Amino acid sequence: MATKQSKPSLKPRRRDKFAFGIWCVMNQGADPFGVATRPQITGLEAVKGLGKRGVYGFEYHDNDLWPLKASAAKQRAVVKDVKRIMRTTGIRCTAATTNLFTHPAFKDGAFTSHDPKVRAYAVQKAMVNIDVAAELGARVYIFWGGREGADVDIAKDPVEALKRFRDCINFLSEYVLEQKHRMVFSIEPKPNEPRSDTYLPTAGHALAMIATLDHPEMVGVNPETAHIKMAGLNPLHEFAQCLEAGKLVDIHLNGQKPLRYDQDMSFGCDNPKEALLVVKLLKDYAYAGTKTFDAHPYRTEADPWDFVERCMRAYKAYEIKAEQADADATLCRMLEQLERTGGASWARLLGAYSAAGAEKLRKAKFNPDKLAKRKLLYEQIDQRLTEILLGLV
Ligand code: GCO
Ligand code: MN
Repeated sequence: MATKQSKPSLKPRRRDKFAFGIWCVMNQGADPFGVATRPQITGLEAVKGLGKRGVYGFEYHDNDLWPLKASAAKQRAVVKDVKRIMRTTGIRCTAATTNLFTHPAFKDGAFTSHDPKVRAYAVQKAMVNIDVAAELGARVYIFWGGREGADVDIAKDPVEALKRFRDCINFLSEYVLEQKHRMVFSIEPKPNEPRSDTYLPTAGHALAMIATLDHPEMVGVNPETAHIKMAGLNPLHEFAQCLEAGKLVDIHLNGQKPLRYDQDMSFGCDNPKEALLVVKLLKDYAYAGTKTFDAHPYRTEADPWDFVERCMRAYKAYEIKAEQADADATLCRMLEQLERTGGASWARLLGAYSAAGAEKLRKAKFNPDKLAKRKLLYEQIDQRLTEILLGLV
């Protein structure tokens, strides 16, 4: 019997491990030039709305769920409600973070503020929410630099600022270990906005900082597509470097035109090839964390739900295209040809240093003109991928 080929499904499954920051669906569309265009959704409604749409997980800031000055009793009541929604919809709390940027107390930074009292308040605020996050089952706790930066460089010593940031992360690491929470930290780099310059602007900066911490083993990175492109860098390369370092603990996916203000558009809306390659990287290297969308619906949307569906559909669509690229015989043949050079013994020699190997290499005769003659199929490869993406093959 002939089997009908079924159309691949773009419906999200729990096993896709899609998550959203609840602040994304709570976003009302206000920008520096205009007021809100959508009604306010509470944190609880956001968790519920995501859960009902089959989303695997949510991330939250403390003050997305309870107001800054909420009493302990109010906070407990909210946490109880969140847990009830998690039970009834099946959604998980996959990551949490602290709002250290909205209140004017943090106008000159939190962990990097000049004022030790502000730094202490910021660490206390993180400690309180870390306990809640652990209770909700979050395995990742994010530190996004928010206002950790400077506008007037002569007025803030960047060396001192980095030391202050390190002290706070070290303090909180010890706290998590002492509480026996099963949780890792994640630094989220961003080059600027809302400050003119943010400390730890890229994944590389974050990785370098992590290596200097007291507990580097419990700190990773969550790179964000938009933040990377604001710095004019390549999301594929930034994600890959975190992954290769064993430090990719979470990811923030969205869309962004390079070198502009933080646009936070939906994932994959801006550069399909780039989105495909990010999705392919995560698939090829079996990235096991959540795929979190940190973006906003367009200001013209009346509610956030089409945006939510769209982000997940987009990811699935790129996944299908990545699979098609993997299975495309023409593309595979050309890619293999790039690797087929007959130089396997040199690859082995370079893979592990030995004195004999170094001696052999020193004496070897290479013909650079001959090496330069090799035909590389990059135009053809790139065009083939374009045609796969456009559905022409
Ligand atoms: C931004 C950031 C934030 C963070 C969030 C959790 O540029 O606004 O991406 O949305 O991701 O504070 O870390
Ligand atoms: Mn983010």
